[in-house]
Amino acid sequence: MKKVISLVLALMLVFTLAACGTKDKATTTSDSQTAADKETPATDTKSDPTEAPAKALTIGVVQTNANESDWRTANTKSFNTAFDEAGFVTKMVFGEGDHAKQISQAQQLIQEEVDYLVVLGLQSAGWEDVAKSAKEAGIPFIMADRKLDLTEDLYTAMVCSDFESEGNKAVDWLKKQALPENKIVVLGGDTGSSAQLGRSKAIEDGAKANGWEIVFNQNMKGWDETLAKQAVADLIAAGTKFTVIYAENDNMARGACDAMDAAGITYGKSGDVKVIAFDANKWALEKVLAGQFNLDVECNPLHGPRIVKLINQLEAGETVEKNAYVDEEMFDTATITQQVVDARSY
Ligand code: GZL
Repeated sequence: MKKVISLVLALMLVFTLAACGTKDKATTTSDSQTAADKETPATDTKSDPTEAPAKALTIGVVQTNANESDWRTANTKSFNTAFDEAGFVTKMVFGEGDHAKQISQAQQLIQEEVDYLVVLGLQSAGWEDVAKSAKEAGIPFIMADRKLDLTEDLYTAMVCSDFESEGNKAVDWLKKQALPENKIVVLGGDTGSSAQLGRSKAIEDGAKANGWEIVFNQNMKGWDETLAKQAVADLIAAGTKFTVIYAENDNMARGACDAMDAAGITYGKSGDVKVIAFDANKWALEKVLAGQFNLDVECNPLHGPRIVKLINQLEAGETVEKNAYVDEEMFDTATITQQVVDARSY
């Protein structure tokens, strides 16, 4: 009898140990779940009913300069506000006029494994290696504001302005003014940025096609208002005659007007010199309304919500538009109203 009891006890011990071993294997198997499996939570009755919140997306933003222009200030604010509202973590870096610095900043963000890389290039050229690094790291590369010289296989999407089209709007407007003579001062933006390249190409081609004279054509480092003011003051001091200011952003147009004020030169709606500006900041549209700027071509900086929508579409696995150009208009002192100015958000 004792032998029978010992045998039964031994068998019970063996089965108990076997059951423990099976459980351990089950745990090991669960540890080696595939990613897909992990998405379907285990039906373990002991699991915490409050799911851990999904990890917030981290967005790397390679911005040009912090205080480049009022446009840039509005642009940076648009990203920060929209990304905060979307629950994204923003890692924004500023090249501060240094293209090589932007490149190394972008590579650093890739090393930090951001979920998305949004690039606003100081220069259009020289982004291939960054784009290739991002692709190898599986990080979507999004161009914002300024199109970069990249083949379509090297970026995920683009949300930019068409700067040559902006410039062509100004050329068409100037043609319609039918001025007795067009002696044009071109105050260009940062050399090599797509904004400067596009706007300058438009006026240079337009002058050639219409027989207009460009009496000055220089790019102001950093789109700087003071540099623009000094350039126009020097032209006036040298006795250079001009009838049009073509300033590639509002800040430089204001600098040119300050120089003309100092020299007693009239400009704007009833002045001797016509003033063309780009960006359409609200304060600049007040100047259009007041007849100080003749024309302001919009360049919309509110890219934040556009990029949030794009990222959410990509996260949802949706197909997105590869090359999206921002719709933009222009404002003429002959037609603008206070209502139009009041409705502007930047
Ligand atoms: C245009 C943007 C330009 C603005 C300037 O999209 O890149 O840079 O026109 C800004 O005001 O500094």
